[in-house]
Amino acid sequence: MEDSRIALPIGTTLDRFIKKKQDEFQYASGELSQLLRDIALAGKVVNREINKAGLINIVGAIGTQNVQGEDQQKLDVLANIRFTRALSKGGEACAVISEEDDEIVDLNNHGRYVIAIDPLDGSSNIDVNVSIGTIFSIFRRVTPVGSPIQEIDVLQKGSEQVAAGYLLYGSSTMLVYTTGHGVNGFTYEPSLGEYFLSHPDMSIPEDGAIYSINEGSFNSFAAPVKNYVNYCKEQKYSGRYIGSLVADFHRNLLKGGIYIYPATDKDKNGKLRLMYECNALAYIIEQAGGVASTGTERILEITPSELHQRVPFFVGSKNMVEEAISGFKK
Ligand code: P6P
Repeated sequence: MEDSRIALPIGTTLDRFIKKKQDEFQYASGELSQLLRDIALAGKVVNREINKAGLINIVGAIGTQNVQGEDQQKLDVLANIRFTRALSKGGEACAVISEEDDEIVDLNNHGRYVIAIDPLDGSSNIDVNVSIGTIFSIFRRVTPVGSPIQEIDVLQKGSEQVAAGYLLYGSSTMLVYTTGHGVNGFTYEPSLGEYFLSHPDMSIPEDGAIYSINEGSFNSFAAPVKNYVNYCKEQKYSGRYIGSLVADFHRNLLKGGIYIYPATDKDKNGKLRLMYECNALAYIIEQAGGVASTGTERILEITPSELHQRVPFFVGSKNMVEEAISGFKK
């Protein structure tokens, strides 16, 4: 009888998990394996660069701004290069849209998939050693393979995603993704260079007692948002706002809670981007039993009008989001 105290089971690696679940991916599982492998590999490289950030001169702004007018941090640009290069080498992606690129990045007309990505969300937190993340959506192109990429390949509704996920570079680095059959989380073991299944079948509690919103903008919130924030205080919920979407989202997914980035005086349509932030997290949260809305519309039903479109974002526990957006329906 093997002594399990000596030979602990190694656990399920990401690759083995994808192969085990291959019948759940509507297209050839090899294509999904390659895409997730490309993203996971780039995540390992970015993770290493983030962990060294304080030691080598890659921290801080580089003096340029992205299409959002936000100062680009050195690691933003590095992460964008890493993910775009990994996806290009993998051969499955025909195009990438990224927070860091003004236009669609054509990779390979023979690729079948379009990737929408925020390579390093929350990057302003890099300098202060707060958790940051990568968010990605995977769509199947709609135009014939081999033909030039068109905007209709990219501006697809969130409900058309074939997979979505995020990497969280925190106290440990995790990859969390869905292909429409539930949500699974993998923790990266740097000494082995592998991601191991650590959070199978993730689901968000229907209720929670955590609310994440930047209350500094309270005076510019619409009345329903103000009313909900006051409701959270009356319920004695905990305010938890890291200023890093992926970190707040992940904690709320595990414990129950709501994250809100509403319209404000400064950001009339909210700050977060539909294509490479909200869509992916909306797909994940619905697969985990939660809700994602603009306040008046299901996120996954929005037909995008432009690459870097912003939308108000209410995401998290079903009963909390429904309570928060109920004020918009009256
Ligand atoms: P504010 C980071 O820039 C980000 O996109 C999210 O990660 C985060 O939740 C939000 O913006 C923070 O924005 O306006 O509250 O500082």
